[in-house]
Parts: sequence; structure tokens; C-alpha cells
Amino acid sequence: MSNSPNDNKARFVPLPPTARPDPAQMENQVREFYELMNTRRTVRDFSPDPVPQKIIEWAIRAGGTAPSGANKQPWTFVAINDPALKARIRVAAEKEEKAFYAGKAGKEWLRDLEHLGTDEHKPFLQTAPWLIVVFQHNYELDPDTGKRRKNYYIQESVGLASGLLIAALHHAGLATLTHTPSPMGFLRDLLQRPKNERAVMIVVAGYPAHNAMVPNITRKAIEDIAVFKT
Ligand code: IYR
Repeated sequence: MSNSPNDNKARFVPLPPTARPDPAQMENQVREFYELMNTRRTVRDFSPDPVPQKIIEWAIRAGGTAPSGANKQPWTFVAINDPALKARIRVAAEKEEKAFYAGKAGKEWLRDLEHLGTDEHKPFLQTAPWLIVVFQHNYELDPDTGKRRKNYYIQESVGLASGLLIAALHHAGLATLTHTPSPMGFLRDLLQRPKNERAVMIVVAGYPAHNAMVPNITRKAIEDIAVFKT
């Protein structure tokens, strides 16, 4: 008998009771959450100071609470702080990025990145204590029969899980960088992941360097991102 989250025999259970704060209290809470999240910046200058594995584990648990298509939870987080492995990832990523910045990206893309000051050098892949590689499962292999099983809304699900992971790391007091070496097929081989998995992004995590600089950019106002029909 399978014990999977999608067991057909799964029963409904009562939703555990949650606090129901009054609207003023709710507004305070949601505003405080926004204010916390609005202090998140994508950081590229990391301190080498170590971060205990326990902190990364809790953040990954938080990522794993994301909703997913048919509750398949089609993700694997590979958390790396082995210096030798980080060095190999840096070498492989910089090789891909060199081609990207040398022209593979195309003129428009490179122009769009100019204000961020990024280039093919990725020292943070070695400096930061943790690299969390997020993999999506394109399908599952039934452990009993070896048959392929479908996953649904894979990119959406893994995007949501990654967002929660980043929010949790930020809430813990860590700086993050979502890094997407292009292409990143090398990560499956390097990290010995199975064929049904594909790397989606590297979440770099650690303390910011004391002298860390970030681009002087702003977020869109609510008027520019939301429409209310009341
Ligand atoms: N993968 C490259 C390029 C890059 C692409 C986008 I879109 C960014 O917002 C930032 C960087 C790199 O990591 O440098």
C-alpha cells in the first residue's frame, strides 16, 4: 500500500483552527509582512561566513509547503556547501555564462541587463556558504512499477516553492540571489540527479558582504501592478 500524499484512500480531516484577527490587526500583520519582504534585495556580494545547515533545512521545509498541481510536490532542493562541489559548479556556470555574455544572449537581452552590472564572473558561487539548486520533476517514476506518472503545472508549482524558499531565507536574515546560468543542464550531471529532474535555478544564500552594493532600482507601485474591480 502506497503511503503517498495522493493515496486514493486519503481521508478529509478538519482544517485546524486558525486565529481570526480583526481587520485592523490583519492589516498590521500583512503590512508588516510586506515591509519585511520589501527589504529583500537580490545580492551578488556574499560574505564567506558560515550559515548552519539547520537554517537551510527550515527554509527548504517552508519552500516545500507550496501548493502544487495535484499535490505532486514536483521538486527537489539540493543544498550544497561542499567547497569542492561549489568550485566545480562555478567553473561550469562561468563557462556557459561566458558564451551568454559574449553574444549568445542577443543584443536586447544584454542591453536589458546592463543596469544590473552582471557579467560572466560568478565568484558568489564559491563565496556564499550555500547553493540551493531547485530541480523540477518533469514526471515521476512509480517506485513499484517503474511506470511514468504525470505531474501538472510543474513550472508554476516549482516557482511557488522557490518563492517561499526565498521568503523564508529572507525572514531568517539571509541574503539571496536567484541565479540562472544559461543553460544549466550541467547541474543534473554534476549533482547526480535522475533523468526526470531538470534544474530550474540556483538560490545562492548567505550573509551579504560588509561592502555589498546593489543596483539602484525600484519596485512598481500597487497602481502599476494591480487592478481592483469592486
Ligand atoms: N544568467 C545570467 C544572465 C542574467 C539574466 C537575467 I533575465 C537576470 O535578471 C540576471 C542575469 C547571469 O546570471 O548573469
